[in-house]
Amino acid sequence: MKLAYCLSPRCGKLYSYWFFLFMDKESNCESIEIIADEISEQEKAVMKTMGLPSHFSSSKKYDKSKKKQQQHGKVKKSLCKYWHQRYRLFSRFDQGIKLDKESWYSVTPEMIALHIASRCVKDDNYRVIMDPFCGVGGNIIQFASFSKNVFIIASDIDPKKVSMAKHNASIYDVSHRIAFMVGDFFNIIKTIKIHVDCIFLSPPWGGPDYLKQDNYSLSSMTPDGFNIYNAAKKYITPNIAFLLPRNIDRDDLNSLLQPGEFIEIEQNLINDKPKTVTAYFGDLAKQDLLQS
Ligand code: MGP
Ligand code: SAH
Repeated sequence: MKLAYCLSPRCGKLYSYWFFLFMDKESNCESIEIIADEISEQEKAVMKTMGLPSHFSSSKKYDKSKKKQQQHGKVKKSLCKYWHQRYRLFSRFDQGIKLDKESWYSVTPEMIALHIASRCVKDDNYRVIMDPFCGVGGNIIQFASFSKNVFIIASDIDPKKVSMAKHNASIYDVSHRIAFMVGDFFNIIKTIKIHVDCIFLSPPWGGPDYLKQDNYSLSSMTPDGFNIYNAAKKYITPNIAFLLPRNIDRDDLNSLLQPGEFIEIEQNLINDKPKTVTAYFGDLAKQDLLQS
């Protein structure tokens, strides 16, 4: 008997996860040391957005030397790991990808974004996808790259991020298939008059501290995750892909369902390590295995 992918209120707490595993070239990234002379002007500019000095070294020497730490002042060591993972975030990083500080820790890694795109774009039929928390474009680039028959409505409350998303999409040659807008999610969704096939939700989780909670509640998000889900379903479509923290409270997800509705909860791993969870609703949830 196959395991069901779906969860409904009537099934009680029957969960199953669909794992996928990626290998990438940065599995040993902890050992990378950035040497000042090897850092280009572009890299220096990007590191500045992270609060890192351009002479930053990621070696253990950096951790041990208190003197150096004092010199570095407000450097946030925790952000260094995102720099190491830059090609995981954008494989074309070196072609001039732009990010701001929040985006360094929020952008969806390219392989996960590509996978989510494959789940949202099911066939060659023309498809409209909305990403109202587009950030600097990690997901919209993969949606647009996945099929020429996809059109994307992308928006974000932060005009600077929308501008960076447009720039980044042009590096991947897909900006012509994306309509960019600036605005608050709850306002934007009320202005959309065309049919949208599915909506992708990746709101802020409150920064890297989201992991301090054992079970991250949907209501810990700002805006509140319950309100985001309900508004997306009411104004746009019930076909929702919701990108969530890996410690998301499963009972919160369960509580979103009405009788007869299903959810598929997918854990997204890179190099065996859970990174994110994606919850699929409506016709994005795989229901075929539930009957077997
Ligand atoms: P992480 O836990 O900050 O990084 O985020 P990592 O590398 O797993 O940390 P480690 O020290 O445990 O190894 C993991 C992924 O979650 C990021 O790459 C982002 O894709 C996503 N993510 C993280 N945050 C804080 C957010 C957020 O606020 N919003 C969204 N949409 N995604 C986020
Ligand atoms: N998926 C994106 C990252 C999204 S991070 C990527 O891969 O690049 C979450 C984004 O939500 C941030 O860019 C933030 O500016 C935006 N945001 C926060 N509150 C919002 C709101 N009320 N309406 C729309 N966007 C909002």
